[in-house]
Amino acid sequence: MERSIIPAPASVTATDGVEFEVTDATRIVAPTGSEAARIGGYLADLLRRSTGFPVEIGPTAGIVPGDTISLAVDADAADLGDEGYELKVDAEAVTLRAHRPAGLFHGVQSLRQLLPSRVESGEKQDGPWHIPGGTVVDKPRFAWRGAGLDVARHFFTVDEIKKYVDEIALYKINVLHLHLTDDQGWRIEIKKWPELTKVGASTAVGGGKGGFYTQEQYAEIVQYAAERFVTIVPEIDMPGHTNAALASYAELNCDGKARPTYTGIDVGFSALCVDKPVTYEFLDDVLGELAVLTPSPYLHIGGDEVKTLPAAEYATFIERVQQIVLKHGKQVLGWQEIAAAKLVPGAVTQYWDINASPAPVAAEVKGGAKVILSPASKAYLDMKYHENSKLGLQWAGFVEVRDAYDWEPATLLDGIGEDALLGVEAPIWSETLEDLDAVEFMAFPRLPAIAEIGWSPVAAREWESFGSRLAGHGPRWTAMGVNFYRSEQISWPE
Ligand code: NGO
Repeated sequence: MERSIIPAPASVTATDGVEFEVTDATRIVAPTGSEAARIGGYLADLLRRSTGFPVEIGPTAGIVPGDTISLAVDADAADLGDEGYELKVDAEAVTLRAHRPAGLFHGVQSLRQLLPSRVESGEKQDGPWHIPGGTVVDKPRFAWRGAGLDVARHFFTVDEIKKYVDEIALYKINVLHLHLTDDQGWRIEIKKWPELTKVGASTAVGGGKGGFYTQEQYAEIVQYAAERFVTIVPEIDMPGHTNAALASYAELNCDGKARPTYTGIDVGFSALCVDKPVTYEFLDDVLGELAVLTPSPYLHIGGDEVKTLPAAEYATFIERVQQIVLKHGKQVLGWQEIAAAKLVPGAVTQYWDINASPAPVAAEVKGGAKVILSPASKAYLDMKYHENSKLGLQWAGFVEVRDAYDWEPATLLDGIGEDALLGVEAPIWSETLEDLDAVEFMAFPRLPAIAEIGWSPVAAREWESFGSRLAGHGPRWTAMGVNFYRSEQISWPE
């Protein structure tokens, strides 16, 4: 059992010689109309596609022993927490129990990974369909296990985002942070500022055609992700990384002149005019419209790499914007640079820049602030794997699978220990990535490494074990149609 699941579960007890077989009589049992039944439906869809079996769902077990996969939310299972689950597999039945629906969903991901990899195929495959016997009791180490995607440098379609949500959910990732705006593109419709999507959305790195999500499409992404227990966290980067906005509206510039659109990959040259009242009216409208579309408690305000503003002006700007975020009922999240400002209670910083001192973030931690770790030399999935990688950047060095896996969040930075950590996140910046195929190549196999760091207890984490489990996921990705990098560090099956 323990030989296949990523992230490694907190506890696995295998029952040797026992297995459950999914057959044409297998039924999924869950109370009618419940969340458990909806999640059972998700499992049934997966099983039907590849097994070709009918896989009915109903409130009661079938009559043949050995034909039942049951899912239930159990009010007494509080020890499993919000996301944990217990999965029991014997010859007669598969029983999945959780305190909350999210736990059932995560348990289904483990169950998927216990089935042969051909279960991931979109077409009918030959059986048999065995699940090894035993018990998994599992819950996450960190509440925030994120993936980040930059849809600003290159645009990704709604369908591409949905496919990525499906892929990250398989690894119990529960946040997708969308970097919606940058110098090269503005990707979200803001009804009060329509030029943003007329002008700002029309470009992309390298001169491609750009694109944006209407608010309806964005809501569809949020909903699709929520059904998979993934929360969309939107980022509007500011005051820097704003050329697309500055090109769309002349009045946002201090000199009142619209900037030309930009399709290069330099950073740090743009900034909103922090002295003008219209800047804050603009941000109030943008964050206000976004807050309504956002079930997540957080709005990400970026705040990174502003090279054209004096430190005091930067800090004043961040302090003002925090109040706008609070006014719209959300909490503040920003890149580590915002720690230079006085942060409001509840604000979270996201560490990324390995070349900058973490001391300002550690100082905020002393005051009780929480941190998300995305150290670029380990968690940035847009870094090249090695010097001959065609895709990716290399400012933080090369990041092979083992580099992404072999680090420990609680001891990475002085003054930022376990208690300060909300979790980890693996961003993908898209300067060199034009479509989902390229994103997948960068994410797999490194995303599962970060997912394991975020979910598994330290005691369950070990490189040799991870490497051998990861090898078994190669055929799974092939069956799913997921592009991946065949790292030489892993002994992939032929
Ligand atoms: C930096 C920068 C991004 C780049 C990325 C490339 C942050 C937070 N700001 O990360 O604009 O796209 O590196 O790796």
